Amino acid sequence: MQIVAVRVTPIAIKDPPLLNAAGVHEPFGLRSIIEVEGANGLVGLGETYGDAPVLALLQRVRESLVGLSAFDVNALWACVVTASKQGSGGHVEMELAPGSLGSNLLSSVFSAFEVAFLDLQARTIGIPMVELLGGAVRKKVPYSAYLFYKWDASVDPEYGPDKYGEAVNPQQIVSQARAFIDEYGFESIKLKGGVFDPLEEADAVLALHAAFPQHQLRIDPNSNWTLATSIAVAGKLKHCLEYYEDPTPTLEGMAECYKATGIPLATNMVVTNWDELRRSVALNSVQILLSDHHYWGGLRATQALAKTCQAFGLGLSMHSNSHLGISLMAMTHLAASVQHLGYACDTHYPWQSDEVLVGGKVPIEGGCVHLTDKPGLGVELDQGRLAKLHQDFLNCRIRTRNDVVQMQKFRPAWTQVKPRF
Ligand code: GKR
Ligand code: MG
Repeated sequence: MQIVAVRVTPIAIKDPPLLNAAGVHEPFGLRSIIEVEGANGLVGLGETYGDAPVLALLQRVRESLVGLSAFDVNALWACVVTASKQGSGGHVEMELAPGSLGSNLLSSVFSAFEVAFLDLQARTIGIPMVELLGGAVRKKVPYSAYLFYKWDASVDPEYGPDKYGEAVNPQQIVSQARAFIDEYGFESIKLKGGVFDPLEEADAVLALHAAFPQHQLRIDPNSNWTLATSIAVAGKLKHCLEYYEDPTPTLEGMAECYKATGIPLATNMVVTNWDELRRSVALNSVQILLSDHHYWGGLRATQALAKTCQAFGLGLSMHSNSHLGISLMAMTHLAASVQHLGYACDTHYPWQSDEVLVGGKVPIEGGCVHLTDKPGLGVELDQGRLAKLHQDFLNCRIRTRNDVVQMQKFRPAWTQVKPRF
């Protein structure tokens, strides 16, 4: 199936004032939407980061893909490598968005097109993506309620209104969890930490445990705690954590933390590529890997990663950055094809009010996204919505994510410190 056209469209999607270790989310997140059109008139879809360096390489690769077969992903890889040698658009060292890191740029750009190639393959054959990936080991994929400390949207008129309001203490975090669970039926809860005093954040997890005793709980301070702080918090939470995500920086620090606490550690920060995985296995730094096809090199590479984790006795879950429904469906088809996935996946999706899909947002019911028998990813692009969000991108001042600078709008003395507590 020959490719006749490839389109890469940057978009800006509304984002609330969510707090994290680096600072606060900007009022818009950036994404790139990929369309790969075959000679049969069918179009494969992909979605990835929209930061300037990623976008620059996506655009450069795009030009070289016309004329390739949609089944030739090796040729796609060669095009990505060639385009990357023609110059760099720089890189973003935003540790909280691993797909934007310079070290992961090639695999991130390859992944975005690989998903679209595979989607076009599956649509051409007339089968769901999960079948192309080897078949469904589950027909629905569980996701976790991804809670954030946050400000009320009124903090700055640039943020659009959101229905969740402020969450800066344990009671408000429990209310946020209740709203998520009532609306989506999640059975696991993750709290994004690294924002307030770590013992207060531990109190929020204890409050969640008291309010939702049957739910699996996780906390993720994005490496913002020293080893000593991580051990102290572990002492308070040991009995109620499903896993402990990136409490402290570095592979060595995580290995020490595991030795001291015995709580399974998960990461999307110290292991984001194959080299780090090798070193992590040698040090026993992490016990659960949070995979993410957006920067691990696509759907098939992530399947290989799952096998590798299985071989080394590591658990597997899934990481997320802010994203729309094309990414959600790629994550869902992938997760449905991977036997070894043992945990509810992360997703930021409920925080996003914008969408580019026909019919609007993908439903999450009973905490799960359900697969259908529709071909490919099973979703269609709404060109009107895409055009609107592209216009939002053109109107918006943001070109690379920077939660530190955004925080400085509110707290001028704020700096990036790691670990802060
Ligand atoms: O969006 O603030 C955020 C998150 O902290 C995100 O950047 C992280 O990559 O979700 C992520 C995580 O699990 O670390
Ligand atoms: Mg994380």
